[in-house]
Amino acid sequence: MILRDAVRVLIDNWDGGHTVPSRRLYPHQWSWDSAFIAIGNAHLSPRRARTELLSLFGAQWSDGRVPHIVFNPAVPEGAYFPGPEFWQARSPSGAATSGIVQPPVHALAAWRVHQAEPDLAFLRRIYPKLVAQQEFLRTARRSPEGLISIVHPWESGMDNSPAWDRPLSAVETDATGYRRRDLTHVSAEERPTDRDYDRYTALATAYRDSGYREPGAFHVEDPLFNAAYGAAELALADIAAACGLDPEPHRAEAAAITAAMVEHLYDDGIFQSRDLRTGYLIRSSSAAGLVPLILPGLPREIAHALIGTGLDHFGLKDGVLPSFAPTAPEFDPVRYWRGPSWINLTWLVWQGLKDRRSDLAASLADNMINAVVRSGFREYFDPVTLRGHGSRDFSWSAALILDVVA
Ligand code: 9YW
Repeated sequence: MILRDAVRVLIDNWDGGHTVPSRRLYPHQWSWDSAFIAIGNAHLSPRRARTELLSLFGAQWSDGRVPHIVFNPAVPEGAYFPGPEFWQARSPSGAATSGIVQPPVHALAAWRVHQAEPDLAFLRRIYPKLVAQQEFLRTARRSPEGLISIVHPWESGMDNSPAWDRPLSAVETDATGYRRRDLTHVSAEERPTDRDYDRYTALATAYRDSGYREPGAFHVEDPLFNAAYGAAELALADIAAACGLDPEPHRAEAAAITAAMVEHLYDDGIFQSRDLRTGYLIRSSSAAGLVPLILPGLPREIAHALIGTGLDHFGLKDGVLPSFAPTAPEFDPVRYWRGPSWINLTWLVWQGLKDRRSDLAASLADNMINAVVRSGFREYFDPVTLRGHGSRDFSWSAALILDVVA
């Protein structure tokens, strides 16, 4: 029954060359959504999964960046804010895009799609694009400590995480006359505040006005983003080997980023973000800090400590992973990335537990399934009641459940 519904969501949200995250709330193509969707579609239609990834990389910029949104010209202007008229950016292929990026989970997705249905022609076509995506991050976003930075909360994928409250408080705004469209579809208490949006808009405007080059008032190293970058190098090693190329440079890069994360972002049982404006860690209870479990090269005692934190503060054994620890004062069970459980975040930690604690991985899998049986393929869930929130028929919730039950 849930499988049939998951397939229906993915079919209904397919737009010919890509899948929209949600018909009404997010009517264009989103970068990391497409990667998660491809992981699910690998079980349903590997051909569609390949098309999904190739269409996204069709809008890659010449500097290698993969924009976080590729706009569909057929969608009426004003259906989503901020739209193409705000970003004013085009890829060499002519697609209207945003100019920021999202966590690079795409190499992992490409490798999963190949594993589901081996296709060397696809791998050879996408490999140089995936390498260029990483190369952009190394060139434009690498700090002297060897970590990759993000310049906007939207780049973290976890827009209003309490981890961003402090760095965002330094952002000056001049609340200009924009109109939010998200509140037409989802109630205000489940979304970021207007104050957050003023800051998101100000940051994106400044980055745009620098030609999408200069980090502005928000400049941080995020553990989820860096873990995704490291996992991408490991997937690229597998892809390179399958293509008859040398995997070693990718393995070395994965080892280097893992070591840099351990040295600079790990603190007392969890990985934290670091604010490059101050040089200090931003101590918070964001579940992003558990995602480095996806790196197999993580020292055993650190993995062990992360699992301990997951059990003590995130209820790892009893439910779906909350995006922010319920034991922390900022926790809010319904407001977007400030507490609700998301299937993609839970899926990432599930990946990281499979080979370390199969018992905990199995209970996370059961609980992801319980959440969608109880509430459908919602965008996020109250981690305690499993009540659904945000948009309905959300693509990555459906796609990743297909992967969990496969
Ligand atoms: C927005 C599409 C995107 C996700 C992000 C999520 C949200 C867009 O939706 O951002 O308008 O708030 O935070 O991770 O890719 O699903």
